[in-house]
Amino acid sequence: MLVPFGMALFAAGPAWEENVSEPGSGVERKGGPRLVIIDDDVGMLWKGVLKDGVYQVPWFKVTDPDGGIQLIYALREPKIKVLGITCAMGCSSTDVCMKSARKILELTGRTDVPLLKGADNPDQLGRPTEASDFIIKTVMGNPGKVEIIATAPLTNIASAMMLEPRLARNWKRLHLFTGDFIGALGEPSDGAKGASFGYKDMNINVDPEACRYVLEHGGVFPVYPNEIMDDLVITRLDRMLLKKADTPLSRWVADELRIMTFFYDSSAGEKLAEDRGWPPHGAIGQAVAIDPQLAEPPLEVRIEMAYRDSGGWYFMASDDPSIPPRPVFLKVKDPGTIKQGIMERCK
Ligand SMILES: [Ca+2]
Repeated sequence: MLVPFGMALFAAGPAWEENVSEPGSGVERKGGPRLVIIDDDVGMLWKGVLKDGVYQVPWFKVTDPDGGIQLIYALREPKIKVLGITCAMGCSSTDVCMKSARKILELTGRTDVPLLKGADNPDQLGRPTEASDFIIKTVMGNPGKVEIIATAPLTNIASAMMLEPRLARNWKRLHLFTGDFIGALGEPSDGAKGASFGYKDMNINVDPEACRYVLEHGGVFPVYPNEIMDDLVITRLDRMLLKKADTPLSRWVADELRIMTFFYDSSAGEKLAEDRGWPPHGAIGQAVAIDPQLAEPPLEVRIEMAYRDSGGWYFMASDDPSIPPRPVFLKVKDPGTIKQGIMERCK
């Protein structure tokens, strides 16, 4: 059932926020950096994606490099320690996502970070993989300490939860990056306004069963829907600045982003190129997960997967009291700081 704007929404309380770092805190904070696992579908490597395409739409040979920018940001962020990267299919096949992630670990000099292969397809939901084993071992070995940044279709996370039912009680926090809301937040999100190449939000719709499982069994965790992940763009000018910085990483990133800045430039009407570009979705949400003060305070929403059309599922707000209210971040307060952080880390 649709809940009118405002009814299911109220400012988030402090409970979930405890231990979230303050601005200016970081490695010097008591207890050191936050411990993080990143589960992502890193479709950044153009040469690899050319082979396999987007997982749901194999003929669509376009990279979705936001996961790559997100990884670079995380690997160079002193407030967090990346314990491992687990890969799933989504922006491309799992193998291509592994190759993209490996390339990024090499270029950032971080081949010390474990990289684990997860599910190849949603049929593997509930079955062990290197990724689900790593998630279980790392979380259960450090109870109450590990955060999971879930920016891919949720097969790996849901499988780990099914194989170890105590997992959600032992992670410190899950950060869920997915969803287009419809009818709950005043207006439909961009993704809800039209199908894009035959698929909607990948992180729900590649494996809806996994997403539903995480919502039903994951407890209270913050959610970063597509609403917040479009709040700043990388432009053609930014890409030129990266090229000019002339490091092996910045040259590679500039090269990999060419297709996205071109694509968005060409599809955005007659505005100047400097004003438009490509939103690095996962990197935006992740910056907020690391530092929530970069966003407007979250609203609390009881999230339900209760509506779908031909393109896929949407999130809706529910008034069902059995669903826990979760903080949902909807708007970036400080896009300039996030963009500066992205640009600095890509050099
Ligand atoms: Ca992703």
